Amino acid sequence: MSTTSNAVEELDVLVIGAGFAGIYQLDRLRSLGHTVKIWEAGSKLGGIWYWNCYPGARVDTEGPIYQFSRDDLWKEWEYSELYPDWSEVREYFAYVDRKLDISRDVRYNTRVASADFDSGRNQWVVRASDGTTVRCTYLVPCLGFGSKPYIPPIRDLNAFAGACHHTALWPQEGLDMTGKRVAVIGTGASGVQVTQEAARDAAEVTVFQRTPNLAIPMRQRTLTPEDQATIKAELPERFERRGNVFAGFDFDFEPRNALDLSDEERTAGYEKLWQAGGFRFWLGVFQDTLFDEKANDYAYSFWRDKVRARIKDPATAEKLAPTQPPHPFGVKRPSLEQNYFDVFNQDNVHLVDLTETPIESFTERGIVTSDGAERAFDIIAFATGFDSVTGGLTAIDIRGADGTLLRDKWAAGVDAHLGIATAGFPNMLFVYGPQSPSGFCNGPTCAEIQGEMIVDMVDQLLRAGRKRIESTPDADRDWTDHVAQLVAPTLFPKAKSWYMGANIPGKTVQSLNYPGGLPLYREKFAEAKANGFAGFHIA
Ligand code: N01
Repeated sequence: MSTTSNAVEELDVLVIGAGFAGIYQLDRLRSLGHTVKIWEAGSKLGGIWYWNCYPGARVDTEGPIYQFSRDDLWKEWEYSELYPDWSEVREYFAYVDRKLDISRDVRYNTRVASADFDSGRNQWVVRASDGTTVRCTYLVPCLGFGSKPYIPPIRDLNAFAGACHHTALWPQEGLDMTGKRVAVIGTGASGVQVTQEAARDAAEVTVFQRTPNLAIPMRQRTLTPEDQATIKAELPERFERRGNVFAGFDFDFEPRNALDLSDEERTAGYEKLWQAGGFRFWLGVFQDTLFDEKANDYAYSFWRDKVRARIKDPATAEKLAPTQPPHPFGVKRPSLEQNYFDVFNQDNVHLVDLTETPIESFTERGIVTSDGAERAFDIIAFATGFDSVTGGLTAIDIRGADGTLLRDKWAAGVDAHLGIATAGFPNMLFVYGPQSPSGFCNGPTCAEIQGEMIVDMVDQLLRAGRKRIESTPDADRDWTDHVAQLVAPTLFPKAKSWYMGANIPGKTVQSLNYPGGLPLYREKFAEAKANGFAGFHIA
């Protein structure tokens, strides 16, 4: 590391964010001999697992494949449950830190406020909100797809006198729900998990639902020593597989069409996936499910009948698992649930349908809905999601070579060559960026696979003494067109989801994740690389 005369630190690479992706960048680039640091807004490693410490926060990926695949890490690590909770994932990060000495190069409690490209020196000048400044040749934001929490603009939001927190900004010291009256707004993955926990601990729980979550069984279990031995024996093959399937898990869509099967065959197929649990009844279903409405209806009907059988009150059943699908199955992310549907049979759990009675305002005591009812609460949990994929990047004042702000450039929609770079913003390469596999990919898988693509580019450029890399506007546009063509024949555009940017009022609706799957993404990157990083201008 060197310093300029006015003592501004200079680095080869500044990484933003210390989750899986940032840790991978730091460790790899450092081991290749480059000067690299991470700036992290939180006070610990973990990224999303630092911020999302809400009650019930738990991984929806099987733990064994929710870790780095390096031999020197996985061989000595065991999660205690098949789907570990946030605190155990944090323990994993602490373990990684002990093994790889990551924290030595992390500046914690440091939120990046701005980044300006200095064309004269081909460097980024990055400033933290505390005024600290660094200069770096490459800027690698590793912000995750969910780093910008979204709270809807509700009238008198600040009037509420109780505790009110977004799930992704939950107090680090926790919040005891025992005996409390709890409101949960939102029924995505976060809302489902908080609700399960609150139903057990709180006096009363009221769930404010706009769209039902087509949640599927987690089938959680504590892992026995025998399980751990089997996992260890199988892990190398599972790690290998996760790089070669659509979503970075260790299973893929069933290579048969639901439409080609008899009722018995189809039902038998669904039942097997249902019993196996996890995302299999989503990312392992018949391959036409996310493309064909009729095939999708079959999956929805199976799901609906399974769920309704668990809910005693028919009116509640109709709201949680409607006769007609609220949207095609699987084009909004289904949660993994443990007892989510069962808790609505408890006397202390209530459901408010926001399509009938939207929230009007907050009051000092609680929440008023459009029918005039005021419900009193001690705790309100906003489980209302994120300005996903782009929100973390556009929240920072990132100014490109001609001073344009990234948020202005993307105001009418993102374009990003290979999902890692955008024209006018040289030497900035983002992991989990827009139109990369991002939210469609198991995090650690992409941290390694997409992460290695970026490590390789940065390493080659630094070694070759190249000063500047920038995607071309044509390449950005071609990639955006490619993504649009891939998503068009799918059912994804038929739901208002964060996958499409449709959860944020006014945001451009487009596929924010790469809908071609990880293997095709890898092919596209390999093609570009084989052609001297085609689509990039290198100086
Ligand atoms: O957010 P979401 P999330 N009024 O956007 C509702 C990952 N994740 O934090 O569906 C009322 O899914 C909104 O309603 P609707 C995972 O990838 C993973 O739950 O838009 N309600 C919806 O119900 C996930 O997909 C894990 O009609 C409003 C909810 O808020 C992603 O993060 C755990 C509203 C938002 O759901 C995001 O999940 C948690 C309004 N104005 C998260 N605005 C695990 O792996 C929004 N809503 C376990």
